[in-house]
Amino acid sequence: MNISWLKRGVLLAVLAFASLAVVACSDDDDSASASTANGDSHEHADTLQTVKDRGVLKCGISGSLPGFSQLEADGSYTGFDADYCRAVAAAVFGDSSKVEFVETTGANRFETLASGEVDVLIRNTTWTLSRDSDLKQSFAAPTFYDGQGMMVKADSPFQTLEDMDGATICVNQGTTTELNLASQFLERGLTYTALTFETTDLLQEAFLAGRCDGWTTDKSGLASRRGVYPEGPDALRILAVTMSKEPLGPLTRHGDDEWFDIVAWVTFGTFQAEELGVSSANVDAQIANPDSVAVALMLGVGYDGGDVTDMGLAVGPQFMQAVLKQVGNYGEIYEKNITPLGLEREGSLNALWTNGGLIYSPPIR
Ligand SMILES: N[C@@H](CCC(=O)N[C@@H](CS)C(=O)NCC(=O)O)C(=O)O
Repeated sequence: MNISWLKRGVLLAVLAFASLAVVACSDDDDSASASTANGDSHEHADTLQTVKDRGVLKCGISGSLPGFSQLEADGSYTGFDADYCRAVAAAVFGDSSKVEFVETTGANRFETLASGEVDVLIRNTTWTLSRDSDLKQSFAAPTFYDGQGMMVKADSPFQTLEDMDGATICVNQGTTTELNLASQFLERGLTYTALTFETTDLLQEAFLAGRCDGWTTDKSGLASRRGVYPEGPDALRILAVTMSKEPLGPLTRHGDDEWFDIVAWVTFGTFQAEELGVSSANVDAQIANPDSVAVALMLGVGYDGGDVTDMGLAVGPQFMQAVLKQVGNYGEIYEKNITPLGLEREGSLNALWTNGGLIYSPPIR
C-alpha cells in the first residue's frame, strides 16, 4: 500500500475516533428537549431572562490555569477568562461581581454549556468548525489567538518534534490538542504514545513522575503552568514549534441569538474601547464629555448635546459603562492577567489591528 494512503487512513481513523470521543463527551441526554429541524436546542432560548431571574451569571471556566482562570486561596477567581465572565455580568447587571464561576474540564465543558448548567463558557476554548456545527455552539469572538506548543524537561535532549519520535506525550482529554498531536506527528512520519488526562493537575502529576516525555497544550497554557511548576519554571523548556491555530474565546449555545449578541458585543466592546483610548481610568470623564462620536456610541451617551443612540442590544445602550468602570478594556484585561505569564502582546496576533495584530471590533453603531 502506498505510504501516503496508509498515513491518510491512519489519520482519518485517529480523527474519527477522537471526534467520536468529543461528541460523546458533549452529547447531552436532553434528547427530549425541543429542537428545530437543524437540531438547535430551544430549551434555553431566553438565556438573558434566565440570568436576570437568577440574579447571577453562571460562567464556565477552567479554574486551574493561572492567568486565565484560577481559584485563589480566598475562594475568588482571577484571570483573563474570569474577567470576561465579569464583563458579561457587568453588562447584564451593572455589577461585575454577579458571577457564579463553574469549573469545567476539557472533556465536560461543552455538555456543561449545552445542558444549561452554565450560561456562557469562557475557558481557553478553541473555535473550530465541528464545535460550531456538531456541538452546536456559537463562538463570540476570539479574545486570545494561540497555537499549540510542546513542553519538555529542560534537561531532556528534545529540541524539535523530530527529536521526539517514539516519545510518550501527555495531553488533556476532549481537546483540539489531542487531534493536532495526532495529525502533526503523522504528517512528520513520527510515532508517539499519548497519555490523556481529564485535568491538567493529573497531567502534571504524571509528567512529574516521569511518565511522559512531552506535555502538549496551547502555548498560553504551557506558559501558565510552567510558571507554577513544582520544580520551578527553569526545570521546563517550551519548544519553538507551533503546531496549530488556537483562537480562544467565549461561546454560547446555538438557538439564542439575543444572548449570543450580548456576549459578542461585550467582547467587541472591550476591543473597541482600547482602540478608542477609553479605559477604567477615564471612562467617567468620557461619559460626561465623549471625545468622539464613536466613543459616545460605545458608551451610550449623546455627543455634543445630541441624543443617545439605542442600537437595540437587549442590555441597553449603556452596557459598556459598567464593563469599563469595573473590569476595563482589552488592553487592561490583558496587561493585568496575561503579561505576568511572560506572553508579550506587542508584535503578537493579540495586538490591536491598528498595531498589526488581530484584535478588531466591527463598528459599534
Ligand atoms: N484550546 C484547547 C485546549 C483546552 C484545554 O483543555 N486546555 C488545558 C490546558 S491549557 C486546560 O484548560 N487545563 C486546565 C484544567 O485542567 O482545567 C481546546 O479548546 O480544546
